[in-house]
Amino acid sequence: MLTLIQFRHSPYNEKVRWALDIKNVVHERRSLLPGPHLGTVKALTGRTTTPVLIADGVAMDGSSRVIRWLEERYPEPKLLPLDPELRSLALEIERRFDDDLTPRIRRVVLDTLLRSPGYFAAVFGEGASWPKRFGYACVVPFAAFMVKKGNGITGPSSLEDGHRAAIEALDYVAERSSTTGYLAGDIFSIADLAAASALATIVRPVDSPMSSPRPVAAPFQALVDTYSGHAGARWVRRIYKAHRGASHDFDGPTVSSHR
Ligand SMILES: N[C@@H](CCC(=O)N[C@@H](CS)C(=O)NCC(=O)O)C(=O)O
Repeated sequence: MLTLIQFRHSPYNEKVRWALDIKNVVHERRSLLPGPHLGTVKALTGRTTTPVLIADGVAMDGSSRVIRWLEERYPEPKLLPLDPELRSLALEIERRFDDDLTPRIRRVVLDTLLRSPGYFAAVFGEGASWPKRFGYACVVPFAAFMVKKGNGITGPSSLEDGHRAAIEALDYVAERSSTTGYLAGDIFSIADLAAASALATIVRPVDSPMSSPRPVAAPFQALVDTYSGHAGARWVRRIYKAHRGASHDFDGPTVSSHR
């Protein structure tokens, strides 16, 4: 049995969940709260980032590495195009999101969520018991500086840069998909999966694992509204509708639990 150690709302975790779901891989999910996750994840990988996939007792992190491993073990449906040129284009797009655009966009998302500590706790603690969410909401204001430090939120210019990255990413997917509907060639690939997972943090497609718990806090709704009319946001919603095929509850094909 494979186990995915995840944060519920996260672009990199969503990437791996989506790959597992699309390949119909039987697995269980364990959701952790950011902050309290540190000890558990460090004991598994020696680092602190999620997602972590445990397979045959071996823990691996890094969403692209995990997806490459899944692609070898579970080749269908393919996430990497067969054509070598399209394959390297798809991988380059994945890298661009993973290494540049996603971490910059994440700053804006986290900073906005931190303005509503109760909502931050609701987003990351969805599925946890309410006492646990309540306790978490009480701690969030004190831990906010650590979240900011860990994610490069250093002041107004880092947030302006995050907004620039969001627009750059939305423009990019709108423009690249204008001919075929997809980012690398004319079929769904890792490029679409990585870009849509990253942009789902600001687009929040409904009926998906990345939709926002309700009621949505006003500052966060305002952020989502800023981008919702963009052609790139329409692309994200279309890709989710056509290719995500998982409900909001994160359960995936097997078991999900919050510990
Ligand atoms: N390059 C990594 C990035 C993963 C990452 O940044 N994960 C964040 C959640 S979006 C995380 O777990 N942060 C907590 C930490 O670094 O302690 C990947 O592709 O998996």
